[in-house]
Amino acid sequence: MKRICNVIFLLSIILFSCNNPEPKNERPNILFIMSDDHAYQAISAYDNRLIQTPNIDRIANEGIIFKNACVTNSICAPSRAVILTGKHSHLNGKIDNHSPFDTTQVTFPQLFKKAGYQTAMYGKLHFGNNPKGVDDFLILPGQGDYINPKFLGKDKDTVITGYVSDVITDLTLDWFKTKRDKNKPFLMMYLHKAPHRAWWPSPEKFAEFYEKKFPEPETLFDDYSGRGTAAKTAEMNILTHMQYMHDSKVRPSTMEEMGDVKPEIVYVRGDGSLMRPNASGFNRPFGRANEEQKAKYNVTLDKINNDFKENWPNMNDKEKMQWKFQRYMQDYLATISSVDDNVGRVLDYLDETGLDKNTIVVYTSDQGFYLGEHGWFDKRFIYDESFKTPLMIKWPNVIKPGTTSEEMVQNLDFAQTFLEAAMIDAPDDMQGESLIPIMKGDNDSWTREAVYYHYYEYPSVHMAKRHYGIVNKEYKLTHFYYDIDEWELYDRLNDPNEMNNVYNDPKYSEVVKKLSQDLKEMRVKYKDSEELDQSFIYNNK
Ligand code: SGN
Ligand code: CA
Repeated sequence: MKRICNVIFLLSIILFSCNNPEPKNERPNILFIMSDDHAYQAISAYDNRLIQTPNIDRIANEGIIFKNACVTNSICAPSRAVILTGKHSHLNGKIDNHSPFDTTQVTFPQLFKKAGYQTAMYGKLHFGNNPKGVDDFLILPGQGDYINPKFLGKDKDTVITGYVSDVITDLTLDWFKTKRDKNKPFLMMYLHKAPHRAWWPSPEKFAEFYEKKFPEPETLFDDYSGRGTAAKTAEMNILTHMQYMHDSKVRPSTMEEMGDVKPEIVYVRGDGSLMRPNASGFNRPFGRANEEQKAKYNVTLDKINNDFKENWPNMNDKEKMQWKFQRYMQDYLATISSVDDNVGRVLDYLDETGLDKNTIVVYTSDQGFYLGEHGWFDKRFIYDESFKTPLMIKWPNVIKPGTTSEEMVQNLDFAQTFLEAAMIDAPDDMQGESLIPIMKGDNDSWTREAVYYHYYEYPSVHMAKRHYGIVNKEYKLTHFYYDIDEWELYDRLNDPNEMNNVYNDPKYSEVVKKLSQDLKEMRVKYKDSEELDQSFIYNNK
């Protein structure tokens, strides 16, 4: 009899849990997906010329896509610090990749944890080893590795065999399946390393994408004649600054095979020391592969090598640029294809478990990236491809599927948006604005017309000069400073490729006057100033 009772009891539990798979929770879950250096040009919901990303697109199709989303400072760790604190770089102190992050600051995950959310983080944070306010985490040290990556954990560090995007996703899914507390809403930060330089795809995607050819951007051969000194002196040109071994993955057995290849560029670090990239740039990621992985990679690496040996000596500069651009796109987009597959795995899990119904899903990147526009790779500048960042959000029954927004929104706004969604009070000193009115289609409540931008990491790798500026839907006004004093104005509607600086064009004198005044006021509003600019100059430290 006791046995029968037990069976009935067990059956009723199973039946009950089948009918009620999730306890009812008023507050939404948040799945924050961020990749590293993912250009909006490489997401088909924005632009389908380069790649199809059907899974990332699902978020836009089922929710909202922001076409004018941007960052406040287009570089990795500073962007992450802005996202966590809801404050501009000059106030949170993480002005560049080198400066320390003050971990005594309030970050939004701490507020979520305090308010009863279960919090977790998997993947690339970029700084620190113990993210505050996070119950469970495994994060990559610094930039992390693509192949068989090491992770820093709460209790112990661990090296996991596999390809980084797959591994981060496995960890995330494992958390959902084995660690999630069904009685609490969750905040999951699922943070991809890809598609960060030096763009090592999985061996399978490496082989697949090596066979593809990609359309060149209109401005691949920009000579910077319509622009200022900063664009002319930056070291991010694909022909001149991309490295044969490290980036294009050419692996000559002797230096003679390199023919007329110029010695690789020398970089100046923030502290003034020199960095000379060489063959170790290639060996560092590849050296982590085991014999089985190496054998798979070698099939494609040999094809690249043979092609280089055979064709490079006969190419002119234009053809060399085109060759390097194709190599770049093949690897960059191959890494994105893995991110997209993996985002699909996580979205499928949410759908299958019914968790999707009360989960806000966000897809973004820490900033945009140049995919050959202006002849460039990398980011840093206020020019559109790196100033803007992908942003799409779905929230069933709140955001109407297929919504598009052109509003000027920023990564600065994320913390306050998530806090409002979770019904948690945001600290008064956060500087963003909740995006929830726009997400709900209440555009009249959104009054911001322009955003503020400030980039500091100079002198440093890629040599993009220090600058700050103001951007609205029509214009972009920027001041480049430190070792120059130059202003640039771009007419965003009439010159979307930003080829002509019209700052000194009399036709625009009224625009310059008005925007200069707006910029001044904006610096005051956000508590930025000349004094602060000076205090962040390395030599003065
Ligand atoms: C590395 C890259 C740079 C990149 C910075 C910052 N060089 O130094 O190209 O701009 O990271 O990137 S590499 O030789 O290591 O590939 S960030 O995303 O972390 O800001
Ligand atoms: Ca980045």
